[in-house]
Amino acid sequence: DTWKYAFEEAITDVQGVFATKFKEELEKNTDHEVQLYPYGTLGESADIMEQAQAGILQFVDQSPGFTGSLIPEAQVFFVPYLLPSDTKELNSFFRNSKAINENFKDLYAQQNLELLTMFPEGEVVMTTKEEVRSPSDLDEVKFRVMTNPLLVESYKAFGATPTPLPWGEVYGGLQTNIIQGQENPLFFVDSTKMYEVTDVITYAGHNNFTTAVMANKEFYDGLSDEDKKAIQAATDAAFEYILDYQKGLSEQAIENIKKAKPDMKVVVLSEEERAPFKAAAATVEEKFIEMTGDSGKAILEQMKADLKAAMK
Ligand code: 6CS
Repeated sequence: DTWKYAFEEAITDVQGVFATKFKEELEKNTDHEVQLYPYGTLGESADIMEQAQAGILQFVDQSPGFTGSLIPEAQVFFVPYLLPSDTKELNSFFRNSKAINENFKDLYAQQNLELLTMFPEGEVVMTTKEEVRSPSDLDEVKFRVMTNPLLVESYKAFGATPTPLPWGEVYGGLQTNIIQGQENPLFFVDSTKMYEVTDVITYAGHNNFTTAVMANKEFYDGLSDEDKKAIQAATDAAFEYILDYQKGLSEQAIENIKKAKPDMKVVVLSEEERAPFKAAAATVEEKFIEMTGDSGKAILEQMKADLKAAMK
């Protein structure tokens, strides 16, 4: 039989490379076939999630940036400066996190989804039309964010006018000046040519892009133990593969961008310049607790404990 797996990026992007490895592993070890559906083949992120919940798709990769309305707690990944910028610590967090492997597993299960894994996709940078050195530079800037209420709060706290949009509207929105900024990891800024429609890249160090891979839960629960084990093994193999694959990826992407557009301005904010953005994080954390109550509080605490353990 054939299992369908949809994701939010092109086949050569990080989610696509993960999915390709998952498919290879699963097909090597079982009789099942996996058919991959990159971004654009079945609709936007919200569409593929609906299809996965309905069982039309067996697997889906949806980033927490789009899961906020379904699972409000998933917005925790948008508390700025929560995740470490050190790759080793970051990877260790994703590898061992109880918040992910226990708390989030339960929350996704309540939505008929078997959470298989979460993994990072790289440091997020802002791309804008004008230079951003401080929150006041974001005043009046319509800044596109994924459709996630906490990300909206985050960019409000950063001084911008947040504009939640599905991915498909971002390039055109920047081109026609309906929006003047967006954030994404560098590989994606490169592969989707965001640099063509913005002029400045700003490293504020405020986040790393997190994504999540899941299976339809009824489908998963109905599988033999052997198949479940094969899926877990393929997930683990793809997880380690994608962490390794990303070594040097952001550096390569920025080189590609500079080559494609030599006058692209690249600004790395100093510690001093980051301070007001970091100060905004406390407000965003409060908003997160307001939005999610005890359940969110528990997740945040577990995440902080996991992060502490990962930094040892
Ligand atoms: O910004 C977005 O909407 C997209 N960014 C990434 C890195 N992956 C998928 C997502 O749709």
